[in-house]
Amino acid sequence: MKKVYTCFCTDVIHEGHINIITEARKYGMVIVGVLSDSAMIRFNRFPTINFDERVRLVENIEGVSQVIVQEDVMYDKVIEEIHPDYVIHGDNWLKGPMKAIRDRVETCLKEYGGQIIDVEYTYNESVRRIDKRIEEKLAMPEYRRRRLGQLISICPIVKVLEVHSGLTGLIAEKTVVEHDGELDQFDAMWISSLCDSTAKGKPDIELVDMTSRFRTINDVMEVTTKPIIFDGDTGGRAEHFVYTVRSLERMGVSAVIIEDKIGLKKNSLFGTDVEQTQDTIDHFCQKITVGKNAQLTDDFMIIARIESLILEQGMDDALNRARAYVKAGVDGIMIHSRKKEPDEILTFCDSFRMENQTTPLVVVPSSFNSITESELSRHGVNVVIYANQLTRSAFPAMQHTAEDILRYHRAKEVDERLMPIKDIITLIDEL
Ligand code: SPV
Ligand code: MG
Repeated sequence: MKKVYTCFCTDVIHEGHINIITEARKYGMVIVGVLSDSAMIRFNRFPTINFDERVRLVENIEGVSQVIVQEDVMYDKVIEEIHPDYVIHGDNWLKGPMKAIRDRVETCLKEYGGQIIDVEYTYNESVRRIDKRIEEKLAMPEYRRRRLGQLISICPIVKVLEVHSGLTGLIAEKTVVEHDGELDQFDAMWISSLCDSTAKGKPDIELVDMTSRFRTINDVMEVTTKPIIFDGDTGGRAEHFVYTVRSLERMGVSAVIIEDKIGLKKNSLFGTDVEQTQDTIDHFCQKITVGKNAQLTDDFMIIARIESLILEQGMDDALNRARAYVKAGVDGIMIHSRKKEPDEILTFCDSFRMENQTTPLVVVPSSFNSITESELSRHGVNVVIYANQLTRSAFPAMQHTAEDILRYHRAKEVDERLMPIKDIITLIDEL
């Protein structure tokens, strides 16, 4: 009997999947691969049920002869192992980033005469509603909040993009890219104090108050499902920080990062060019402790950001502080640097990892931007934050447009580099 293979990366079986199985059965025995969690988050969205439950869902479909695990987005390994005569899939993989998967399957099957069967993709009102429900579940505070911790345990490195509005949130949520035969997307979002302030035309000195910053979070949350890390600046007074923790936790934010500075905070990328004061270890540890005592769930994370390298206090000071903050109960350490080269960051990470293998490490490679995610991961980094790149790309583009309209006394000259009107009015899906 011929073998027909299909791969499911779904939390719910709907008529589209049943249609694929029905078609597949016409060609032979049906083997279904269930995509692993780590592959699913690169390709699709975070699963709302665990892997074993997903396997059980598929096992219960009539007509499925065998269920196997598919570890990677690409089918290469599975095809090599089971040599299916056919691979069947919805025809939605004929375009967009998924086409890379189809192309690769075609190449693998060609080697021994296997064939692809494209069946018409089912996307009707009932499937759309099911899809929407899963999305809404992922956006609920209790699901979203714990997802950062889950991602840290699944991914070699969690990739976080700065967002400061609903629109930038949508970019972080929806951008999927195929490169070198791999699909990739961001895992989480960073609400940067620098970019949140800049979007409001204000300096990054803790001037934008928490109410306003929470509104930014809400704008982002309304249109996204991915987890959020909030830049909490210094955390302010301990008496205020407890309220911040409670509010963030209630909203479904996964983590707050607070930096060990005190007094008037300036952006770290100024370094020692401006006056900035580092907090004492004891005082900052007290803030961590009151924050940890204030939270009500186990999921919420308070991450301590060490400014010793920024303020040129040396590696020993940075490592001492890391030890103390971990002892005070933080859930992660962020180490920052404004050096062009990543050397001091890597020295810190290596030394920290020699004595601590479990506390998550976070870095923000704005200055030392030549380092790749896999290099950071090899040095024990768990989370990489691209902290300001969306803002920095949008600003010059908008300024250039404004200047050219003034220059030419009309908008014709700028039009070619703009998004077509038809695209902007259909950019946002209606409910
Ligand atoms: C931010 O994005 O606001 C940060 C990171 O705090 S940095 O600007 O590099 O200090
Ligand atoms: Mg900041």
